[in-house]
Amino acid sequence: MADLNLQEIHDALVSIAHEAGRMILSANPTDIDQGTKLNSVDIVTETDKAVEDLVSSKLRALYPTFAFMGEETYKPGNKIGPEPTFVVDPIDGTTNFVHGFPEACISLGLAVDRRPAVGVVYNPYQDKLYSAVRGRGAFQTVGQVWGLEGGRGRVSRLPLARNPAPLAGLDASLVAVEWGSSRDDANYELKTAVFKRLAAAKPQGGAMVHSLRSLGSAALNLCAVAAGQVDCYWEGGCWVWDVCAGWAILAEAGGIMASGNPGTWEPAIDERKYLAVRGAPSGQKELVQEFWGVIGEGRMDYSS
Ligand code: LIP
Repeated sequence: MADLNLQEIHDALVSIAHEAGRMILSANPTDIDQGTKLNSVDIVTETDKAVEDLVSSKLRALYPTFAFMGEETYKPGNKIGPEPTFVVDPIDGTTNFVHGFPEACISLGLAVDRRPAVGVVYNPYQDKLYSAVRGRGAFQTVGQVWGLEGGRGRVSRLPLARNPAPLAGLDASLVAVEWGSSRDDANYELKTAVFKRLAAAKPQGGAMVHSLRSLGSAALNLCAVAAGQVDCYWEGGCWVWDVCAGWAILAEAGGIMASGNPGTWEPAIDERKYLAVRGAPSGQKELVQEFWGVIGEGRMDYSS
């Protein structure tokens, strides 16, 4: 990795993200050629495919020796290796995109040695870019394409709070979760039972979190945790392209990523079960332990 210019790669990804953002905005959400993969809520559109084509052709021209893994061209069995690999979700939050709900993004990551090294997540509806290079901090840039601040955009370091508060447990936390696209299996039963336990009052055996949120995009959930706007995010079933870029941003903002199943503090990049916790002067590991306690004996399984 020593000879990789991660900052230059980051800059190229930002410029591609802006171009992809223009494509996403120019697609008419009411006129989207919509198909499904797994079932009626696992949606893919022609725009997802067109954006991935654009991104992969640009990246292959710039970095022909790097590997590429994208949501729309993934084939079952494809594995991410140690070599530098671009990990791309052309539209994360496709359901939001087809409904015109303005929480969708392009998620562009670079993994090296199967660890996130660069992350660029861009929501074109809000002209909001989250980005990070390993070892150089994480940033939010608002309004660069719209021309704010002399064309540079309003840049803020992440987390947004200068002095993030300590984490004080689940009953003081805003928690992001996602429903996922499988709605008929043991994973769904476990997730919904955990949602209920997270929300329930203490006398009912619950954790009584402040509330639950679902942005509908793993990348944007991770960026909200990185920004410190959400305290933690739990999901099972999402894929490496949903998390690689957001994870790079989370880590540079002082957040941690544990497994979504109890017991593993350092999940694999493609483990598909994650628990992200925001940066804080104390309480990160305690929050993970408390969350794992709410999960109890159940385990999510995405091996098949
Ligand atoms: C989505 C994720 C979301 C998850 C959905 C889906 P897509 O990605 O970001 O968190 O719950 O099942 O995987 O399909 O919009 O790229």
